[in-house]
Amino acid sequence: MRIDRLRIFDVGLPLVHGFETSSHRKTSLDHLLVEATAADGTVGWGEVASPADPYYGSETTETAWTIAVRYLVPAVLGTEWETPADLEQSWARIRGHEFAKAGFSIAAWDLHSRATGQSLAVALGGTRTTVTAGVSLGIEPSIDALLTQVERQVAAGYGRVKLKIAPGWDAAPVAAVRAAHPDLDLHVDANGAYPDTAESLEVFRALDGERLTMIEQPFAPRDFVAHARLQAQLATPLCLDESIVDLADLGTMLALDAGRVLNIKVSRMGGLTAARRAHDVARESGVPVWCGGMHEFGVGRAANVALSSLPGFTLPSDVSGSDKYYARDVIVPPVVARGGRVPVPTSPGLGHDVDVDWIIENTSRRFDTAA
Ligand code: OSB
Ligand code: MG
Repeated sequence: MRIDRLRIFDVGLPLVHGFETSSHRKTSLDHLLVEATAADGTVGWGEVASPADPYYGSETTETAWTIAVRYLVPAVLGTEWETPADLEQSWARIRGHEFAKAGFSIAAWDLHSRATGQSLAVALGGTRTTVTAGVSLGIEPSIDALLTQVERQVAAGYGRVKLKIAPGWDAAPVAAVRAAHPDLDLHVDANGAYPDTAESLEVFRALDGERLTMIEQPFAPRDFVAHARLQAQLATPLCLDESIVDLADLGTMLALDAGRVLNIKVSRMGGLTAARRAHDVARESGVPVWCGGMHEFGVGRAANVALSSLPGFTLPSDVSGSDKYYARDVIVPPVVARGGRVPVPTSPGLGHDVDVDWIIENTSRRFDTAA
């Protein structure tokens, strides 16, 4: 296989409901969509789901654009490859920039699975025909507003809800949601917002009594030791997200018992090959995994659905239906969840058509090059 043409679209879409985390609030998203055309005319799509600002990780839409245009495109264009892992070798010497790499990795996997006539899920080794989806809810202006959001998603059929927490928005809203929904599969995500202090420990002890499935990323990404110390004092499993960028990080988490659940994000790990490897290692180690989201448009969302069909993804993934985020998605049909479950497509590649007209209509800048 050889990619002879690459187009990159910088696409902005408004969110149907604003989303606030411990670091900031957003009402629209700007992701890069990568279209890779092979020598035989087969087309694959990928998505760079980097946030616009460097608050989740160090990347931004702008850095991803620069790395894509200056380094990834020249590495990929005209290179001969058999498997996506081969192609990924062409950019292996670029350090970091996992979100940018992930967009090209997804496009390579889409191309590869289309060329072999397989669904992306089957090409990755997926075994499920449907995946369980959860929703992630941001920080709301009041506990009442949060309860309304939870109610809406439970009514839409979702059985797992994750709540964003931050210092000052933690034990009280979580207790209110738990009281209103005693049997809900509930978990919290701090996005690393807590300092490693006695005061924080009090908050986590309170949350430990709320029957949460997990507490996600309480401390700063690189502080494995703080996570290990906290895990030893809680019954609730800790889940690591931002901390785990490569397999060495996963090794550290396992060696220190710094977390007992893994959130695998395709973007954070630099693509589908790395995400699958993390799944394999976690599975061998008995660590349950789920697929985290970055509010992906349909291309990245479909890749997350395919990945979530692997056998180790035993917890609900952040693959809620497109309609939770976007009034009109960039794929047709959009990702649809019914009763909290999303069917895994069986047609080749990502299993959805890409709505190029809608992409172009929402594109602020574009890059186009041929070998
Ligand atoms: O930590 O999972 C996170 C969105 C932006 C940055 C970080 C996170 C999130 C989400 C998205 O929670 C959930 C989704 O895509 O459904
Ligand atoms: Mg998270």
